[in-house]
Amino acid sequence: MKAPIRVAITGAAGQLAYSLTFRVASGEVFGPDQPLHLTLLEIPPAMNALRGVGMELDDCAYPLLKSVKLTDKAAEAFDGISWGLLVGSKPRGKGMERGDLLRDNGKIFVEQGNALERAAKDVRILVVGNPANTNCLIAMNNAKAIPAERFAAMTRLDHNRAKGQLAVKAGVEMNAVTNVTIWGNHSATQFPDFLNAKIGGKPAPEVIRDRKWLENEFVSTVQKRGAAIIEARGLSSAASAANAAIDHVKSMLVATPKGDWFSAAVRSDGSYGIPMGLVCGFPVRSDGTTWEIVQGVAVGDYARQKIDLSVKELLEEQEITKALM
Ligand code: NAX
Repeated sequence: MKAPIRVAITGAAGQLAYSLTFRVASGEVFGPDQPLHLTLLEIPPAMNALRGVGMELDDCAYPLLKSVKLTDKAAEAFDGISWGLLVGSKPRGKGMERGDLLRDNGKIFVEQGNALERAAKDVRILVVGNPANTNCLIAMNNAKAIPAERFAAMTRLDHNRAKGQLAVKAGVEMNAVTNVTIWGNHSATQFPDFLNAKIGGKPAPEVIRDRKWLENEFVSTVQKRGAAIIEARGLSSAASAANAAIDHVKSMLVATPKGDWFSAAVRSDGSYGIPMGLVCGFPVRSDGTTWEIVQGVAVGDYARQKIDLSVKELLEEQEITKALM
């Protein structure tokens, strides 16, 4: 057995965490030989609901789960953690402007960035709570003592959605689809890149010879999948989002298969002409410890236009929240 690690999940009384927390506690994410201490962060009005989650965790009798701490204080939640899964955020209220949503959530991530910087040096962060890219940017800029490469925002759900759509259309197994990238923002402006995706090792457009479907239906289905699920279920896509968060962590912790990559929103180093410092969706590879943005992925005029549109939105979000960084 390894020494226990500490993992924090925020928004822990929410829907997404209701799926994520139990899978993390079971050992599915960090491995069957990795004990863990779990800290669950919520806001005061949700602490009672969080106590219910705590009771259910006890009732699972997970052998790897050494302790569970429930708290409404970020500094306590992040004390000595190796991983922070930042799921909690404020949803868009009725009639709320996008700018207000960005600023209100931004304040949460200023506080959490500061708390992370004080409480946890050797930490890796995944921001899931929306607007995820900009929340991540704000947390990162308020935790300068933590290397920026320790932060990422989640585009993995979009990645998995794109993979699923391509596999179903081509009539192949999920694993036959590789090299999917979600460029840009985790929003309806994202570009799910079908041009560089491969199906059975061949470029996706050579297997799915319906360019109209790829450019229109595929792109828009992936971009608007979250809304379609809310429309159908009356609730957001919590289970698949939790699953994607788990995929993200696992992909960061193991070496990426040769020739493939995965999608994550990470700090731009200027690659592909994306302004330095923005948290943007890129193709990423991991060696199990560190990650890199995959270089040399073809970006033609069509993709460029789509990526630029999403980057423009990210720059607008950065501008709206610049007082918080
Ligand atoms: P819920 O509204 O069910 O849960 C959010 C929880 O966060 C609530 O319990 C709330 O009390 C808590 N919270 C709010 N402020 C907090 C703070 N300062 N500290 C700690 N907790 C706080 O939403 P849920 O369906 O669980 O979704 C969680 C977040 O994930 C949302 O922002 C949602 O938009 C986002 N998503 C992001 C996805 C991605 O791919 N990046 C996909 C799925 C998901 O929609």
